[in-house]
Amino acid sequence: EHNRSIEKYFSSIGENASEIGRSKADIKKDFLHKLFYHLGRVPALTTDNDLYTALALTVRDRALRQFVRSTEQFAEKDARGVAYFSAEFLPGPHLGNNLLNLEIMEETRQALAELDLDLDHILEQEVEPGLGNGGLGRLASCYMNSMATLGIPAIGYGIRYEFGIFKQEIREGWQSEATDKWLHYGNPWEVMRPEISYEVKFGGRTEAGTSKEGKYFVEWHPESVIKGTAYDTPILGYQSNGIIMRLWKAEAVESFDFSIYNMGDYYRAVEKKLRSENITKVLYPNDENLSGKELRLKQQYFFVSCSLQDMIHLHLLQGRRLNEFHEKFSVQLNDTHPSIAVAELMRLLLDEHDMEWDDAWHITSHTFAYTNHTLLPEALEKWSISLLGRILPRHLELIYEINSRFLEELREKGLNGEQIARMSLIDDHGEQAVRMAHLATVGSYKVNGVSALHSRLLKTQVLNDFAKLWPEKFTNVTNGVAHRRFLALSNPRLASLITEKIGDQWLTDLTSFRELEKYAGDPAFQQQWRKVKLENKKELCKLLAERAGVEVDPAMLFDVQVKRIHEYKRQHLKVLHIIDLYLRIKDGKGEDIAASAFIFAGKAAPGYFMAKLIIRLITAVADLINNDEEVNRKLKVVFLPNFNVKQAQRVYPAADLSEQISMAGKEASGTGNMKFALNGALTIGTLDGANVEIMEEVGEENFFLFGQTTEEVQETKRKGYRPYEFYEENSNIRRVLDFLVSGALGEGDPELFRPLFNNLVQQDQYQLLKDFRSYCEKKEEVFKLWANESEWDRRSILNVARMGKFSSDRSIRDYCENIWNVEPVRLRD
Ligand code: CRA
Repeated sequence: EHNRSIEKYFSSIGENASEIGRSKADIKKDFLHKLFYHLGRVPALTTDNDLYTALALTVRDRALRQFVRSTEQFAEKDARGVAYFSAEFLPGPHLGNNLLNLEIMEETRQALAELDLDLDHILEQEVEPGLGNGGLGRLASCYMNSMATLGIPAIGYGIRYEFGIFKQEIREGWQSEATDKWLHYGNPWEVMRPEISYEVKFGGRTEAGTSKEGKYFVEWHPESVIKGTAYDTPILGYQSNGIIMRLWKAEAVESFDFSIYNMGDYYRAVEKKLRSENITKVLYPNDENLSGKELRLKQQYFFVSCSLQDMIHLHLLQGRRLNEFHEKFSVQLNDTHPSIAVAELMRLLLDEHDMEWDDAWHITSHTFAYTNHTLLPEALEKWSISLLGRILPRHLELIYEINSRFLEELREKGLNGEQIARMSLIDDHGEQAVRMAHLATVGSYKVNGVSALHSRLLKTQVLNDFAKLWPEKFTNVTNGVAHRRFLALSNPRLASLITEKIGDQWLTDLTSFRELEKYAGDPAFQQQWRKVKLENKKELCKLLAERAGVEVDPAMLFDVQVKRIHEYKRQHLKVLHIIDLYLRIKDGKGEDIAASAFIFAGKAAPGYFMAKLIIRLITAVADLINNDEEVNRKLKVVFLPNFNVKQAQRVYPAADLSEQISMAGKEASGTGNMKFALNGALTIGTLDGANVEIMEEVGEENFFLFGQTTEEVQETKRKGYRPYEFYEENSNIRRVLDFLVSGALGEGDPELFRPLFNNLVQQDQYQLLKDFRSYCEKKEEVFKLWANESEWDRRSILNVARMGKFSSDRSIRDYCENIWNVEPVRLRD
């Protein structure tokens, strides 16, 4: 039932610009309105957080307007929609990005200035939602911005963690973790939807039966039921469109737990309520390592079930039949974290909507598409049969059934027992477990990797059997980044320099950066370019002094590695090189070394000992070098604590050199590599992940390539890699490694870094020692080039000019064409 008057008003939003204006005067009026009537503040008691909240609410109104307008137009067009299922989103601060996308940054700045307020100071107040670990979550958020910009009818589904990724502090050189209370001061961006909620069942048992009509059915008698409630956050595209990120929060189902009225049970019920809410309490802080924890499985199932129920509800509400569900929706699975969705959609169709198996399977296997983000064995999710059977008994039955039909198909195709065992959804080695990547692959119509190299390795190694069976199922979509956030917003100096030269069409078409190429050799332009970088570096210096207590000279070469700390990413390779330089300077042989600031940032998973020890090593080397008068004019080392999106936005614009030095074959794509190059840093890197494509685009001559290729890495391993030989035969390596255990670092305890030393000389799984010489040689080249300012700048300009491919707009177009079969909707404003 429609309320005609409301409808009329609705369609006037937009036509009638005065409803929600963009002028300085409108923004000022609305801001004051929010401050006084929404927050109830008298001027004398207004805090910074009040100012931030009032401005956020002012902007949210405008964002919601865009969302409402877009939704109406999507509905008119009856377009196929995309649901992006992701256990993680890392949106970063919303306020600045929304001002940029609404194109009201300047108006807002002036409106506030008239009130003697400073926009930058207010922007600083925002606490970002850290609902992700790193690359994967940030990628999901870049894609949200691009989907909105391109007019894709899309929704992002995820989890509203009460505590996001932990806050990293450095205490006595070690990482320590504090809880992230991002909701502490409220969250002005979200809209709670108490009426959009679904029940999710857990545990218990199933019971099969036959209906009066003779139909076989299964009933699930759960042990507990939990309610999921939707919280919507508008995500804007550039210049008008809005989509939402719908995050689910877990709550108790009152009717279920509170039906018993006697006292004892009342308290039991309260306890149950608390337990229910636990599901969305906290994000698991593991990047590429599975925790195997029961609560994690519950989180995954919880958000997937709410999301699918929501989609079915919307679908039916629009008067459509379930048979055409897959024609109206494509669901992208962001890694295997949401892959239980395959079994859940089957369950909903079979058990709740009375569908037959073949129809249900047809719909399911034409709805999902799966993106794999890692080849690391320790990150490939598996759930033990006993855990899965206990938490999701019905799903385990369905997985068995899917598997038995799938294996039967393989037998009919003539595959042998060994092949069949390898492809089975069930892993029989040791404790029986479900291989979630196999479930996702079998249950999806497309599977993709995230860079050309990664997709190739996926097809030839990890999912080789599947790729041979269904070659047309496999495809690649190289990752991309939201260049509006990571350039236009975070590097305004460079953005306006570029716009002055080539106009601003790059905001919606990054390939137009090509036009910069012709200025690469222009000395005047180079000088402006250099000046921008220097100003950005000065700003970063302030942050480094404030947060890390280290004074850095902005004229130094800023050599930066920021990303999660992981052995495969080889932050310690960079550290070994720094120690080598230090020792050379101590020997009086450092003339050729460029004055460099080595900057690191990144979190280590709290249970990952080696990663934490690497942080300790960085802080120990920093202490040694920064306090040594003989070296500290030449070298500085900084560990910037608590790397997050907000910090990232200040780091990329100030980098001269980007370190992308993972062992080849291990980094699926990387996205930091793109953000650095987009901001004019040159890259030193291996042929890994998207580095390969970056080098292809910018030209080999503008990229510092080193190290073994994936094939060489595998060959080294096959031949029996003995890192000890490098230690014995290469005196440089020996000197550096011995230094680790000499007592010169840390609190003078030679044993502190023994585990790292032992690991490197005994196993060295990531072949640091093998690549060390090649890395050092490349660094010599870096230093040489640094001395030639104009040549450095020329290459920096060329790097930026050739980054067009790496906008997430391009990635989303690829998804639309190769996977979703979705047409962008041209939206009117
Ligand atoms: N850790 C990969 O390692 C990749 C991102 C996004 C990762 C990165 O190389 O850029 O995904 N993998 O595709 C991952 O999370 C579960 O696997 C990452 O962020």
